[in-house]
Amino acid sequence: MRNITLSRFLIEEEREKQVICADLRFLVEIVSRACKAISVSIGKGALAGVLGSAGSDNVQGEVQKKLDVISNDILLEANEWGGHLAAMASEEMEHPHQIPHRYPKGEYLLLFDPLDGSSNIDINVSVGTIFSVLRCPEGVEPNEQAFLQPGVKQVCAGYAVYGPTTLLVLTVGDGVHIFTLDREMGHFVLTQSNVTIPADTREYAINASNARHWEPAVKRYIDELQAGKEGARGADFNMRWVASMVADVHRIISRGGIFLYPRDKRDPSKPGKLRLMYEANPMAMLIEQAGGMATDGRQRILDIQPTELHQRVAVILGSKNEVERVTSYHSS
Ligand code: AHM
Ligand code: MG
Repeated sequence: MRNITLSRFLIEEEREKQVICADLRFLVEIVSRACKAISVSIGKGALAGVLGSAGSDNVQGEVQKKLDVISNDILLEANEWGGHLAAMASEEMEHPHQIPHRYPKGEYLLLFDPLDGSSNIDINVSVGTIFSVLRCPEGVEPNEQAFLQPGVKQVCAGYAVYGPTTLLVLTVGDGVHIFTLDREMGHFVLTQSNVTIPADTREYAINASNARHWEPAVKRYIDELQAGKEGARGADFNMRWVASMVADVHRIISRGGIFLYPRDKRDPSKPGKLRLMYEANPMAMLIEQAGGMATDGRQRILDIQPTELHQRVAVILGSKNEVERVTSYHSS
């Protein structure tokens, strides 16, 4: 592959393909710069004193890690001054973050989970940043209401995964492209273009410790997979669960698979664990752009009309034929 940096890729998407405008190009550049800074902090770990709890809870009542707070601050600061955003929303903040008056405002809304995979932060396992970009409706104040748009309205989505290498996986609605951080040069380089997910897979990801709480459709589906060659599917399936959505989704983007964080019966007010606006929607856009499928068991994730910024949703995504099958079990 030619040595195409993220900057060059974005310029070509703008100039030759005209799929993005200058403001969106700038936005992606800024987010990618923030991801580099987060990657540096994570890379220093204990040497920089960034591991451990921050001693606070976020809006969802979850304990914040120091790196959750650091990553959130990095993203906010990087994106405030450029004039490309109307407002931002984050897993770590109850309400949207407004652009300070001293800076110009732009037309985009940026949503993010600054550091996904909380339980893996302190144990040197891959974590990541997930982001989603929407347009602020014209003439509308960028308050919480402005963010409540279904995932089909996303103009861009992506994630960075901080693993053995730092990757940026991106879509602007023109396929899925993977960039690898060249740490010496300090920039992202295109290493895989137009990624596609195979429609069939023999690999699944689910937190099986929740099995007793699952709905019958998911229980039936997983039972069939676990029955292997001798069961209804007539084939053996393998299981992987990193417990960082970015890492589990990245495996699926790389070689196929199905990921489930289904609705369970514990708390009817929480349909699933993952958040719609800054976890499920951007991942669903990427998965669909790569030829996969994403549903909540009942409907396409990207069609869900959100009612709350931090709303939770069941997530089933990945290789098309498997997602279709388990989704059909929900209606039968
Ligand atoms: P977080 O945003 O607080 O990190 O929670 C989301 C994470 C996902 O990355 C992952 O898929 C899931 O929670 C793991 O959940 P569990 O600990 O139940 O296995
Ligand atoms: Mg998360």
